Amino acid sequence: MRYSLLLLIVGCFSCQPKHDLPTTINLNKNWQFKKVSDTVWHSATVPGNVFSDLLHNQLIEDPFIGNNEEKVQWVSEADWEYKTTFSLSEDLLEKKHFELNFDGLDTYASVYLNDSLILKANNAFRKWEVDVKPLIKLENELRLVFESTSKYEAQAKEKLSYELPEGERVFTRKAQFQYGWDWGPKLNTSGIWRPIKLVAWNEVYLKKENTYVVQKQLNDSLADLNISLEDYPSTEYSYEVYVNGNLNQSYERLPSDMTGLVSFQIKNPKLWWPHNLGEPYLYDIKVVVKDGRKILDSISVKKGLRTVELITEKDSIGESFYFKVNGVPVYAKGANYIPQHSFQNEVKHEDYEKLLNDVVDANMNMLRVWGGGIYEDDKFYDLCDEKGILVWQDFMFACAMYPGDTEFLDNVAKEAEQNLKRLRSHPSIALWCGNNESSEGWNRWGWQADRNEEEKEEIWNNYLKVFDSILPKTVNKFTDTPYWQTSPKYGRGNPLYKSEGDAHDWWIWHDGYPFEHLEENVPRFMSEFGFQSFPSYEVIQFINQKDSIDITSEGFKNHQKHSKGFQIIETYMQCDFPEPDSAEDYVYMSQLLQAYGITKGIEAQRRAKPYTMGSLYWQLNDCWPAVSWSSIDYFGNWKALHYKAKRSFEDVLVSSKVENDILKTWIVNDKLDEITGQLTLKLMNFSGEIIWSNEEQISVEPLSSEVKFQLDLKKLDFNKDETILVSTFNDESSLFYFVKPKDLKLQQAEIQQKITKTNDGFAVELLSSTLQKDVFLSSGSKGHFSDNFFDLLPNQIIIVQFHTEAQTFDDLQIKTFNTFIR
Ligand code: BMA
Repeated sequence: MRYSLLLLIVGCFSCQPKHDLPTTINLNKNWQFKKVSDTVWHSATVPGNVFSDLLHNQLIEDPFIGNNEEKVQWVSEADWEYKTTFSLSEDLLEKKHFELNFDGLDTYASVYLNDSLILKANNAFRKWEVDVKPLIKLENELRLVFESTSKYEAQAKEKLSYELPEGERVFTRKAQFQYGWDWGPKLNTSGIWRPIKLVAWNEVYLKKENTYVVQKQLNDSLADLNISLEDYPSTEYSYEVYVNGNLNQSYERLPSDMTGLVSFQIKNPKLWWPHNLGEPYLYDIKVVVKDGRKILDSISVKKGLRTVELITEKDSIGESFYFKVNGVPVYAKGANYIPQHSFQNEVKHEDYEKLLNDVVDANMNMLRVWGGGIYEDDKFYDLCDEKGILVWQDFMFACAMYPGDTEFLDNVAKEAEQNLKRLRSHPSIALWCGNNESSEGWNRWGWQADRNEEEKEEIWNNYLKVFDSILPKTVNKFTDTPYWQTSPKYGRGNPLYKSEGDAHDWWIWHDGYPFEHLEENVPRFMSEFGFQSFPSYEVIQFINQKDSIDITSEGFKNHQKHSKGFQIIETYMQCDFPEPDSAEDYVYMSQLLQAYGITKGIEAQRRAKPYTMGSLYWQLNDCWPAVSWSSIDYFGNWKALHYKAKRSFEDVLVSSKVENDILKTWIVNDKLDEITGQLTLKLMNFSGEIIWSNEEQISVEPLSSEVKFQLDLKKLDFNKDETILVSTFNDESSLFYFVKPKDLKLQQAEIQQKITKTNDGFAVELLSSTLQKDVFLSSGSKGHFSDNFFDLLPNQIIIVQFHTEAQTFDDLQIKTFNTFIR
């Protein structure tokens, strides 16, 4: 009797399920699409967009080739329909809750489940969650109709008695660059651009964005933390917290004063640092919700423990602008990031990985995610967290004034809340910034002309509602990250440009000022300055679909989106560089020109530390094959700028400049430690003879920039156009020229080369009897040179690695700037 009772008890216990977890089904299969007015359906990819689908079905030509962009404009004017079917099991249907999650719909979409309208979406930056329990069945059909944005934009425009700068795009909450930009095509997409999921659960479903690790206190000995579980303020369940896989804390029931908050601590915490200052350490934190022994749900988050502050304090010059991470002032080095493709679905995990590795390789520690693109995919921020790259995150508003009606404002408020909640756990995010250049545009680009006072007041008040009220309040409510209203704080021309806030220097390029202007006009934080160049031969060949390098075809010209772009490059080239004859050489020279100007700026801004505390150039990457400001082209090839920026962004930089015949050499130290060592300076002619040299033992303070050597050049007799300064401090060395590139009297000599096979490509050994400037290696095989566009000192061997999958390498091309000196 007793025995059978025991069996009964054991039997009951084991038949009780151990968990009751939510089930998630990705609805990424069986999709079809068609133009609403057509009858034939074609296969579609989800997530995706209509251009990609048309292209994959060979219904349009590739818009990235030649002039095809023009031919596909009809696509954005049409309405498109997508549908799929999915079946569920009887068991699953028993679940208490069913929710359809749409992570991103682009943009005006009507969504039908089993022919019932369940959603009307109007913001590509929002996600949508719909309770579908009443409609869900064993066999289901999901159908979405996307209407062209122009219809909605025309309606919104009708309601206003004035025009808002700049264009119809301001009425639609989607990536603004898709309406055409000065580096990007007009390809206004539509479709399901982020995943759709069906989630079914009974009791608990933990959403990532609602599971937030709050840092109550952080010091060397203790991290006092709360996990805020916004979905489940209930005290009914028990909770367990695991840190790096080890149980850290458990609660049978949450105490009543901890409703929705699970508190835990980490002793002697490891902090998260930008990669150049320490390890970007991430904790793996997991929370498990249970009912008795039954697991209801669990969720893991990566958490980097760090503090971040934006320091804007009045000082003797004006107002500072810099970031402190874990209490340490960080000099920000990096670039502005734009979407990697006009069609977001084409950006793969490997693309993020590669580009962000290129960022770290170039010694950058910050990217600015620019406001005319997208709030990036989670992958982007995950990788920035892992790699220790700080992110300046704009809200997605750029170069325009936006409407202020209640519907628009509500839409923006929800967009902000959702994106802040999605992204707030990322330690890499150091700043949320309201917009790109909207305030500058309003104040300095003539947008106020021909408007009456009332109109101006209304437009500006609407600006303030979004950027001075909704966005900062939402940032403060949901995150511990600083907010900045607009980038730049003041436009150029405003006397405060140099003394307060961040700045965009478009005197260079847009206003045609010489590059030297950058050296005299360092602001507190340079958040944009840039110059265009031509992309790699590979990109040009792709645009023209031919092997020869043609930069005059109509198709190619369509890939220069700045109306005066070619002319500006030409004018600057004439000023500093010799002008080459062939198209190939012109491409090379344009890249040298860009690198020359931008690194001049970077070094001036770094020398000016701590007055200046950031240098972000415009722009890192491209969204299509183009002539643009990027340092990495559409196919991922590094332009001269990326190689040279890498040198100018070294943590320890030796940088020289001549001021009134005095040669000054600075050491910039971005490291947390003092450095001592030998500073060696040599004046060398192009054959390698030393004209003068000096050696000194010096020490350099942490986080500093200081002139460590000065020399009155009047006291030395040498030809400036035939001499180079070689400066070396410990492992760091730099070369300095006394005249413009075009005035150098470089000599002609052969470059000897030796190529040997390595594990992942080839090693190229180079040697020359004279100084060879800007040596450029290229090959028809896909690959990456570990260094390029470098100067080869006379009689010194350089070994460059060519990383490639190619098994043979017999087409090495070498260009050197020397051959352009006539
Ligand atoms: C900056 C950016 C972009 C633009 C770039 C080059 O101001 O914010 O709007 O593409 O200049 O003109």
